[in-house]
Amino acid sequence: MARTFIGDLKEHVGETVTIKGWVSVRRDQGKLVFFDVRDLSGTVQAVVLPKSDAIETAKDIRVEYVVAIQGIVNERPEQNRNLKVKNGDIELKIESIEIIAPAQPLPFDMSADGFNLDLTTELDHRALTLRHPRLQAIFRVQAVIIDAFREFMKSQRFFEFQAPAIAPATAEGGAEVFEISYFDKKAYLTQSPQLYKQIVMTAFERVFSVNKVFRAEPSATTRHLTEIVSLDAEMGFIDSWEDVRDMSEETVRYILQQVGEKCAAELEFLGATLPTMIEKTPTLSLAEALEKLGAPDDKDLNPEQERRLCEIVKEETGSDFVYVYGYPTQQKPFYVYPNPTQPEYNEGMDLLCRGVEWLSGGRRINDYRQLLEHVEKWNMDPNKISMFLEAFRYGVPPEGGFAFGAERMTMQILELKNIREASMFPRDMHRIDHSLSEGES
Ligand code: AMO
Repeated sequence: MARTFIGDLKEHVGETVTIKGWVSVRRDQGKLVFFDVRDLSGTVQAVVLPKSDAIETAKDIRVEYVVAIQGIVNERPEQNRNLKVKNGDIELKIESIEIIAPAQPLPFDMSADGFNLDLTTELDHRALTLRHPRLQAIFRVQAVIIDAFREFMKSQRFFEFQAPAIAPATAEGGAEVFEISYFDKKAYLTQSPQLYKQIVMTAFERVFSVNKVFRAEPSATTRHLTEIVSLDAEMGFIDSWEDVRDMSEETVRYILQQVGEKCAAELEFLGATLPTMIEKTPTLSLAEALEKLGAPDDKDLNPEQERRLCEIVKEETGSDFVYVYGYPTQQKPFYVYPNPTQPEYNEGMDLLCRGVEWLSGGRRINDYRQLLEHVEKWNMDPNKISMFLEAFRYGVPPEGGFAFGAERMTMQILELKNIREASMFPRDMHRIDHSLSEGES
């Protein structure tokens, strides 16, 4: 008999069907045996009656066994309905069970109520914990975030390109870069597709990419990883950096709307509420932000100030989001456009939400001579970025772009405590799959 997906069972009430999936829960209630069975589309309760031919096989089945079950889809009696869960009003009366694959006893409780692992154990056992509804909910939301980014970009006529992961030079500067031995030469894992998205923009005008980027981030914080999924965009023919801000704002708005629409069940399950984006997200210059924080002489926002600024803006406007622009020019990478009337400040921006930076971006330098001046000032070797520089010799309109980290965004939308929860296979200075012991690091 053809397989029916569990999520479609409601359309088959009264019919005999075959489902295939994993046993999430097994409950022995006297003579009856109940199973919760899940597949990619949902979960259903299945029951074996005492006189059923299936009762002997049912006795052998344990959690995480893979089974094929033939049975009749019945509506549950009124008093047994659980309308809070999908399929809570039906159950499958089992006629026969086939064990497709057995499972060894689990190292810990994986039931929805009993799952209470510390993060280290959860990460060390990702191969198993990924089967838990909490983790599935997180990564389903992340998939919707990434899809929504793509959809919105395409709706705005952005072209998707594939950025390289190996580069001859670093884009963002600083020491947070992994050097690799590339045959007998040195190369780097890309910190950002920055230089490539700018090059591709000069050919396709509006471009985006969904790429892995790598940061040799030496600090073990709750919001830094060494390998992240970067959602990048770059656009030509802007009038000012505000055009880039507006495009990024509409991108976030669309992503939030899609998550709200497609992930209502996941948000409820995880107890998360979407952040509030008001009609026009507040925008502050760095100087204004520091003024609000009572630290007018500071040169940048530290993490505590970012947190506090978000609280102040939320109190004042109701917005969970705030843009901060106008950072000291030398503090940002060489490609960021300096304000023409105040060149010591640039037209770079960050978007903060719920106390943490989600996005960076801004206007870039499009004038070749000015770029060369910056390359010199930033002590960079022009030969190492010659491909990038070549693009700017041949007519480039005013342009800008932005990037989000998918894990940061997932973490902040779902109010997770640690970014590692928002990465399926998180890498940090102490972990590649498992903790790195002294000998391995
Ligand atoms: P930036 O370095 O600010 O900007 O990175 C952009 C966004 O990527 C995320 N992010 C991280 N997430 C987790 N762990 C990390 N170690 C980490 N580093 C960065 C954040 C951040 O806002 N080229 C510019 C973007 C641009 O101007 O278009 C850049 O890479 O969400």
